[in-house]
Amino acid sequence: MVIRRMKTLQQTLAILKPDCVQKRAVGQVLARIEAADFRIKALRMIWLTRRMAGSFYAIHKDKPFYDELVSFMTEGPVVVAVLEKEDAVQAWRTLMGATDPSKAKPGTIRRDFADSVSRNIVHGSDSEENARQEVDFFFSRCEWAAEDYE
Ligand code: DAT
Ligand code: MG
Repeated sequence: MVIRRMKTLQQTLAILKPDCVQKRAVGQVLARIEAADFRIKALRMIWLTRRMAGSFYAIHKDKPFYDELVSFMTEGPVVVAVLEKEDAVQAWRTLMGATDPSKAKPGTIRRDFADSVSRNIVHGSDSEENARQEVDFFFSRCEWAAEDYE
């Protein structure tokens, strides 16, 4: 008897950061996301306030780079998206590449588009629990595309 493991769909939050919008790379990054078989469940452009960016990155508030991070994330609009796929949290982090683009693998989004660790083009949730919280930070579930759209 063949036992098939049930694979469950997972969601994660992506942010295309201000440098991505400034470089006019939004289309190219979204194309890579779709080419990697993610379904885009929700998508919006938004210019974060310092309060929003500070709250989103509250976990880093004691880090030396926190002020720089908040300033960067508010210097222009970002694109926020809910991505869905099997094992989406890990799959999106793999596609993004390492936080420091100079250490990211060839073919990853950060390696190909980012200038530095502090201006690294994209954000991705780092765990299923954080993904749930980050998705809820930006989107109401009622905004999501219907389950059955193709
Ligand atoms: P990631 O975005 O890969 O999850 P992180 O959660 O450790 O990385 O840090 C959040 C963001 O903070 C990161 O995308 C860019 C910025 N950052 C991290 N480390 C930094 C550093 N050493 N210098 C400047 N900015 C940094
Ligand atoms: Mg992180």
